[in-house]
Amino acid sequence: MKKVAVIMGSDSDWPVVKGACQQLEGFSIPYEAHILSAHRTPAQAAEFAKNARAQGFGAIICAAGMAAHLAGAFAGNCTLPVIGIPMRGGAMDGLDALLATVQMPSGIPVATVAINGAKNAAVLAAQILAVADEDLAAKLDAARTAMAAQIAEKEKALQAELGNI
Ligand code: RP5
Repeated sequence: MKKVAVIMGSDSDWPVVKGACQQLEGFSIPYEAHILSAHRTPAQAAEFAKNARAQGFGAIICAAGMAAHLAGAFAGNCTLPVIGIPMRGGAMDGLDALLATVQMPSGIPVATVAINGAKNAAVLAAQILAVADEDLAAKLDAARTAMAAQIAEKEKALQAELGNI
């Protein structure tokens, strides 16, 4: 199976980014997590992106806050799908990172999830890999079924509390 690269601009991102890794583990998807910065380690970040496909990665998740160029820098240096997680923080509490991540120039896309949306980044990476992986697709289907069952239970509990059942 292809691996997922989980890249964060700083160790301060890790408490949130860990959620993406946990979700990947939940689907038994192999991954690597690294701290690489578009600004502090630009050469190493570019090197990683350029070699990522040859290293067996199938998707890249990039988490960064403030002037969040990390996902864009990765997208500019490889043709693997790149998923950006804008990180909460800074003067605008993540809105700046959201805009920096999502507003890519034509031809170099970054699939951007919500501010701090680590879990969705991992689910989207899984969906990308599942295009060519039936076992993983079945796990995604099972997760959706389990999610629906949880909602049904919560609906039942709500109706019970309201005295309707
Ligand atoms: C970004 O700046 C990082 O991704 C992080 O979200 C933010 C703050 O980094 P630190 O100053 O905490 O290292 O590059």
